Amino acid sequence: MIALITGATSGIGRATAEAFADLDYRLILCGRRQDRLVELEQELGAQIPVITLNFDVRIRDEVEQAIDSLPDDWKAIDILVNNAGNAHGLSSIQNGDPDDWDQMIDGNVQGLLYVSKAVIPGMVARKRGHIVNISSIAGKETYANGAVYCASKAAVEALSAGMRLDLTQHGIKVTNVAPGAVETEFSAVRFKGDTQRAAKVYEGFTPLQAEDIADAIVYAVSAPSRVTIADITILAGAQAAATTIYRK
Ligand code: NDP
Ligand code: 8X3
Repeated sequence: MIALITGATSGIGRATAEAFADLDYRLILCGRRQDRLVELEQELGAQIPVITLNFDVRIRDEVEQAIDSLPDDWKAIDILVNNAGNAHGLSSIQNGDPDDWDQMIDGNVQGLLYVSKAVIPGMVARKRGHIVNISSIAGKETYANGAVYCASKAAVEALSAGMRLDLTQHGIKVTNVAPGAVETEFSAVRFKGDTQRAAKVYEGFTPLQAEDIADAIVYAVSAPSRVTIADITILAGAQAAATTIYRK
């Protein structure tokens, strides 16, 4: 099996790469931080064949060129994990920064589309494939100060459903994964490097770990061919809804 994971340099994407390596998948690992890609290639490359691709999912030409550059024996991608994405800022709509909005809409929505567009035609031709889109509980519920991030993830929910409608007839499965609060670099990115503020997000309860989401992805992609895992929502043990978290 060949799997391509976007956002493999950190958090959920990295944990998924490690879990897939344990399944002996060949891995195409993507991200922008070259030092992390090199590290991944060294670590996981000792276990399974790894290729890394450095591109920004928001830039269509970069996406197309990177995926086009794959050697022929790596082009038959079986699994695409559309994971790259982030929140930028936590602001009311009236105080929101349009640069943050651009990053979220371009990264979480356009980026997912560009990567999918580069991979899906091959899957259709081969009549097989599995696409895993990483959405969020924020795609199912909108919370105050999160309108644009929530909208970007609501778009992922719609794209997962739409892709499944269009692609099932071509032998391609689509799984939507909607995590709750996962302790990764997510909040540090959202708060622009303010790690103290980021740490507060996970105070007083035990948040999900990236490995928990990777486990669910492995479950979805390992299911027998007669089974499509369409949608998985995973909340932290102390979490009842996006912003309802019981803290000690
Ligand atoms: P991290 O910040 O740890 O990881 C984000 C990853 O996305 C990094 O590998 C980053 O790589 C990559 N990325 C971000 N923007 C771009 C871009 N423009 N081009 C290419 N790669 C990009 O966060 P998580 O692991 O938590 O996030 C992964 C996904 O999970 C995201 O889609 C997020 O929205 C979603 N999610 C996270 C939750 C959480 O609580 N943590 C909950 C629900 C969903 P690099 O910087 O090297 O490019
Ligand atoms: C990340 C989870 O609740 O911070 O998607 O939006 S949340």
